[in-house]
Amino acid sequence: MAEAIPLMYGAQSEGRRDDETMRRFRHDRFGQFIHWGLYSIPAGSWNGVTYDYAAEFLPQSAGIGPARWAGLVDDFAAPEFDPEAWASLAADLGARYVTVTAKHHDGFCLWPSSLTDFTVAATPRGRDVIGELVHAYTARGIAVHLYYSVLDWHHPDWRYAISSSQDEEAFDRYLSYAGEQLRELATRYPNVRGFWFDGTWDESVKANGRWSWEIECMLKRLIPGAIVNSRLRADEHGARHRDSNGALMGDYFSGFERRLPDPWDRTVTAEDWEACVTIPQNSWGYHAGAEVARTHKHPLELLEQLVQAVSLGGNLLLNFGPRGDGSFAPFEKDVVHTLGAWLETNGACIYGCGPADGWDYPGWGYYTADAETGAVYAVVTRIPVSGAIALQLPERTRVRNATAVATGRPVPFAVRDDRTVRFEVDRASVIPLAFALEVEQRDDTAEQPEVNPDLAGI
Ligand code: EAT
Repeated sequence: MAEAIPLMYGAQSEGRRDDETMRRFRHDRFGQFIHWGLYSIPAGSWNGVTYDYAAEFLPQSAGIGPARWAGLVDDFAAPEFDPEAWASLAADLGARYVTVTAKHHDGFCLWPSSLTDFTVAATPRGRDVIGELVHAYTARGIAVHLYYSVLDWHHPDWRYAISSSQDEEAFDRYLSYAGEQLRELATRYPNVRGFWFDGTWDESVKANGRWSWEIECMLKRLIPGAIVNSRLRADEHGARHRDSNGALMGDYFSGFERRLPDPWDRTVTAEDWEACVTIPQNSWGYHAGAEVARTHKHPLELLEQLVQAVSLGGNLLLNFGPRGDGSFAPFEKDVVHTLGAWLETNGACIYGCGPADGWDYPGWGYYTADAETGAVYAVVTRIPVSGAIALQLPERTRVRNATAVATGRPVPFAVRDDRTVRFEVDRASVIPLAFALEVEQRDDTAEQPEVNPDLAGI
């Protein structure tokens, strides 16, 4: 093995965190992402032209300068904004935590920051949106994480790269500004559970690994147990997410954006991770355009992504983009109802669950397992036309009993051979079917089946 490189600003701890806050985050498995800001008002269109790209990127797509963009503060009245209604929507969805954009790339702050005028305080809405949301979610037992973009299109001292001493001075001022804003957030909202950093990929930020290290320290000093995503971090050599020795920085890997690891990729189970996904193909802020609406995923596709994430030991952060007026669009309410109803009866195979050791990816769906109870769950998301599914058991394992998670009723299965049991599933079902398997170890030494190298990934 290669010698470890001595690092001052690499990973702050070794291996997984195992304190109460982190265990809770891992147990939660399902979070709601909220992107809400000035971009929610034009919702992808400007001067009668619709840009079929991410709504939060409209300033770039439509070439709108920061001063004109800032004019939107006058339109941020949000008459429908109701923090309690947002919190009850998150609860109905079955989300156990919510990550809210405190400041996105456009630099607009949803809390009344004392460090800039470009905040909700300057809008007709006036009140502290972040404060109201933290209060409402927390009251419902939903943990809050705050999203903070380091990239800032509004602040005059932001730089993409440092090519002169003036740039360096400006960017140092910018990093102090961002640091003071983060201190302000952690001080104003001490009961948030974590911070979700974004906009950290530019050369200027990568050249300031020490700053990211200090921010992680400061947040954890102000809020003991605070959870920070890996995207905040760079080391002194500019390595991101993982330091120059390959150790994860921050508390969980947050590099899966609009994508999930492959369902058979067990390597990802070595770390805690969270994937964030959108309902449209590519918009985080609310986009009102018809072409973007055509790309919306079906609620069942999103449900499958949740099951896939849990089967690989990860969390899913599913994004919602409330409209500029503070209301949620009907397609998002559909997602809430479908996922919420399924989780209400099938949540046992999601919350507190992770990968099922030894149970290989079966193609028709996913296996999850509850390490505490020992239960293994088979979740069928692609019901075969035949209605027959085969479960390939790990070595020396026997299925004692199988029940439908939603009803608790026993489900018959046929033992085919040493390593295979077969289920008949309801072909008419449109929702994923979850089965709880009670398994036990066999101590007999059955003959090993022949290994097909194509299946074993050799
Ligand atoms: O706007 C998105 C959203 O907040 C997501 C979690 N990250 C932001 C983002 N910024 C990008 C810049 C370039 C390419 C992809 C990006 N995604």
